[in-house]
Amino acid sequence: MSSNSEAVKPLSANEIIKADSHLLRGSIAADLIDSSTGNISDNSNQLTKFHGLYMQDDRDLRNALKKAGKEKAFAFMLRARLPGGVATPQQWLVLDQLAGEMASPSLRLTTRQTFQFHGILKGNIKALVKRMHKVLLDSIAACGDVNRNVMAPPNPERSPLLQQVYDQARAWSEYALPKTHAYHEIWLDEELVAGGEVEPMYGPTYLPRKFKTGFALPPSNDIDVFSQDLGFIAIVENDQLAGYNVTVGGGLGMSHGNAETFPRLADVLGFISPDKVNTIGQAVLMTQRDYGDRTNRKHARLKYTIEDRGVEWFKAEVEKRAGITFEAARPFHFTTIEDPHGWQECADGNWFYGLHILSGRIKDLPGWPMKTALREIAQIHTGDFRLTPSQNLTISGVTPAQKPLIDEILTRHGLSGENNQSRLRLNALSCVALPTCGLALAESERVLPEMLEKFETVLEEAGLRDDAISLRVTGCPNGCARPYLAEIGFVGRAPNKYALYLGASYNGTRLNRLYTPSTNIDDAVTMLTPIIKRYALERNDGEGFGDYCDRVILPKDATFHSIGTRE
Ligand code: SRM
Ligand code: SF4
Repeated sequence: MSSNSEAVKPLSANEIIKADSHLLRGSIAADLIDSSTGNISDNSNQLTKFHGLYMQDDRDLRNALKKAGKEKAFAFMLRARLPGGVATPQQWLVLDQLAGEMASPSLRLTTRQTFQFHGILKGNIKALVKRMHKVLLDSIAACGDVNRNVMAPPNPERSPLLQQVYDQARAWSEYALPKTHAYHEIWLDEELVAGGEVEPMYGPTYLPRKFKTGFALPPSNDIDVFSQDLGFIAIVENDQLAGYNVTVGGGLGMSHGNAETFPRLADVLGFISPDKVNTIGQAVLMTQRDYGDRTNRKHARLKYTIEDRGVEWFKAEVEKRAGITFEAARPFHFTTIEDPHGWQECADGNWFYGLHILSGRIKDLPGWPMKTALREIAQIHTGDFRLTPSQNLTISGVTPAQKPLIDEILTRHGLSGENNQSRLRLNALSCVALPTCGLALAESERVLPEMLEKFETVLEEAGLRDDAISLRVTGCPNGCARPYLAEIGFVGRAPNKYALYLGASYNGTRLNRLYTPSTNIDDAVTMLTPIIKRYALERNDGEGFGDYCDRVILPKDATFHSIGTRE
C-alpha cells in the first residue's frame, strides 16, 4: 500500500533492486566468483548489506592507487548479529582468530552492541562466515532495510529482570528475522530453495529503510531508547516486569543543509504487557512497511512516516493491526546513559567487570595488548561477554574464584588502569569514519584521542576530571555514534571541520542543539573553555553540563526540538 503522493513519484532505485533480487540473492553468488576484481556490482553491493556485509575501500590509499592506475583497495566490512551484545567465550575466541587471519587484525565493538570486521577480501568472506556459523554466529540482517541488531541492557546480572528483558529482546530479534534462505545458500553453500519462499512479515521488498529496535530498563538509558525506531521501556512494579512502554519514531541521521532531514526523538505510544512485544513489534514494522516512503531514501525512516502522518494516526493503525489497545504509558525515569566500570557485584553473588575500550577498538599495540588480554580472559572465562551500547565491554558471570584470575591477566598486560581515566574519556563515543567508511567527511575514531586530550586539560583545570560529561564525535551527519544525544557533539563536515552541538541531557531524553555550524578542533576547545569554566562555577546542584548549556548558553529558539525530561 502506498500513499497517494507516492503513487506519482518513481520508486527509489533500491526498491527495484530488492524487487528483482529473488529475496536478497540477486547476482551476489556470481559476483563472488569473479576473480577479475575485488569489487562486486552496484546492485550486489546493496543486497549484501542485508547479509551484514558492506563493500568498502581503504580511503587512505585511494589517491595513490588512482595515480598508479590501479583498482581501489576493495575489502568488506562484516557486522555480526548479536542481540543485546551477548557473546560466549568460545564465540569470542573464534572472532579473535578471524580478525587477523581473514580480516584486519582489530575487532570493532559498535554502538549497537555488536562486532565488526573490516578488511575482508572478497575471496575470504565465505570461509569467514562459515567459521562464524560453527559457533552459532551470523550476520543476517545486521545491515539493510530490515530490523537490525536489537539492543538490550548489557548487564543482566544486576537484576533478574534484566535477564527477562534480554530474553525478550532476543526473541524479538529472532521473530523479525528475514525468512529467505539466501544467506545460507550464498555464504554457507546450503542447498538452493526450489521456490515458493515468502517473507510473511516483510514482503518481497522488505522495509523502505533500516529499522532499529532497543529495549531499556530504567533508570539506565544506556541504549538511548529515544533514538530507536521502536523502543520498549521496561516497567517494573512490585519487583516484577509489569510490561513495556512502547516508543516509536526515533532516529538520528540527517544531511547537512537538507532541512527535510533531522534527528528525532521517539514518541511514547503507551503501555503493553510483556506477552504483546512481538505482536506490537510486528504491527509497527508492517505499518512502516506499508506507509514508509519508498520513493526517497532520505525520507524513508519511520520517523518521517510518523512526522508526516502524526503519531495518533500511527498509534491507531498499530492498534488496529495488532488487535491491541495501548494502555496509558506508565511512569518511568531515566537518570543516566553511562556504563558501569570496574568490578560490580551481582544479585547472585557473581561479579561482572565493566572494561572501558576507547571507540570499541580491540587491537594489540606496544604496551597496550588489549586483544591478547581479552583472548586470555576468554580462554579461562566461564561466563560471557557483553558488548555495551557505549562501545565498551562487560565481562560477566564471573565467579568469586575467577575474579583474581581476570585481574591478574589485566595487570600482567598493564591494562588494570583502563577504567582510571577521566569520566569524559570513559563516556566518549566515536564512529568508525576514515579510512573505511565511504560516507565520512571528517575523521572521527582517529581524532578522538586528540580531542579528549585537549578537553581533559581544560576539565582538569576547571576541577571537572571526575564529572561525567558525554562527548561524541562522528565523521558525518549520519550520526552513528549518536552525537545529537551528546552533551558535546561533534559532527563532521569536511577535513577538520565539525558542526558543534551542545545541550543534550545526560539521560538521553533531550537532543542537543547547534552551537556553531563549522569549527576545527582547536577553535572548539578555545570556544568551549570559558563555558566549561563558567559551568564549574555557576552550575546548580547536580546540574549536568548539557543541562547547563541548555539553560544558560544556548539561545532559546531550538534548532532541534526537545522533549524535556520524561517522568
Ligand atoms: Fe551507522 C551508515 C557505521 C550505528 C546511522 N554506519 C553506516 C555505514 C555502514 C556507512 C555506509 O553506509 O557506507 C558505516 C560503516 C563504517 C565502517 O567503516 O565500519 C556505519 N553505524 C556504524 C557503526 C559501526 C558506528 C560505530 O562506530 O559503532 C554502528 C554500527 C551499529 C550496529 O552494530 O548495527 C552504527 N548508525 C548507527 C547509529 C546509532 C544507533 O543505531 O544506535 C545511527 C543513528 C541512529 C539512526 O539510525 O538514526 C546510524 N549509519 C547511520 C546512517 C543514517 C541513517 C538514517 O536513516 O538517517 C547511515 C547512512 C545510511 O543509512 O544511508 C549509516
Ligand atoms: Fe561513517 Fe558517518 Fe557513520 Fe561515521 S557517522 S561511520 S562517518 S556514516
